Amino acid sequence: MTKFDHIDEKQITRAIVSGFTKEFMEIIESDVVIVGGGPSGLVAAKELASAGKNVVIFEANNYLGGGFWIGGYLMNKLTVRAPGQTVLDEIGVPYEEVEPGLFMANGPHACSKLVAAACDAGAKIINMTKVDDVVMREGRVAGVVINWTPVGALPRAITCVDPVAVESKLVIDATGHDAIVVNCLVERGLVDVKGFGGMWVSRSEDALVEHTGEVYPGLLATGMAVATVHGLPRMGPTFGGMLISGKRVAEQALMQLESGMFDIEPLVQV
Ligand code: 48H
Repeated sequence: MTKFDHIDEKQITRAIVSGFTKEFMEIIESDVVIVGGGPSGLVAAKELASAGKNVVIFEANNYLGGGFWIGGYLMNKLTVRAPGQTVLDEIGVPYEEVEPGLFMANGPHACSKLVAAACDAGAKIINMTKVDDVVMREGRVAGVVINWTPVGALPRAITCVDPVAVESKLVIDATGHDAIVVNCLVERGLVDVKGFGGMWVSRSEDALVEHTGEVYPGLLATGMAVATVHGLPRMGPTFGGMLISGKRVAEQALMQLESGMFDIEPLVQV
């Protein structure tokens, strides 16, 4: 018969509270905050963490993966157009070539492998946490303002729960269609957003990858948020653009992080 070790309630509670606190202390100041744990955010997190950067994903949901669990129309077959399958190869997702240049994988298999790849690379994940504003410093985005997701669902009379903020050298908006972080700057008249265009698969993904990158000093966008910001056509239920956009934003973030621009210590203000 299996016999479990004797561990009581207080030890379990202590483990959770101290483990969470220790990890949270490490992400209060990071290299890169990624907002949203869909396919583009997860690829970006995996790439940046593999390059040795201190990366945290804030995800509003309990689960990561965004739209990557389901292909389209509630059917869990994901499609990618070449060269998107190269990212599936890297993380060990099996797929079939349906016709030349069009590949199909199982959503749950691909999504769970991608989540695991980001975690294995060392990205920190804080879920059930919603980003609802940015930290601004000297004309740059310098972090994000966060609150527990359930706070937003509290009755109106008890919603005065202030958020907290974390600082980072760079923030990546990977929140999908709504481009939530970029919209924090739109509300202040700092950035213009066009809204994504109608579906046109063959035009969408090249344009998305091309436009992936900086939106404002300190803020980059990846994935569907890029289509929203730049008014690019949507691509519907095909994900190669999300995966390659995640790679591209990571390359651009790495270039900034390694350019020396963050080496100067900020002036101490008295
Ligand atoms: C924390 C947040 C917040 C917030 C949202 O939608 P996603 O899957 O995003 P992408 O861009 O990686 O992938 C888009 C793809 O799934 C898709 O929808 C496609 C290809 N559509 C094409 C078309 O034509 O429609 O994931 C975004 C993630 C989700 O997990 C959200 O819960 C999360 O971001 N999120 N996390 N704070 N304020 N807002």
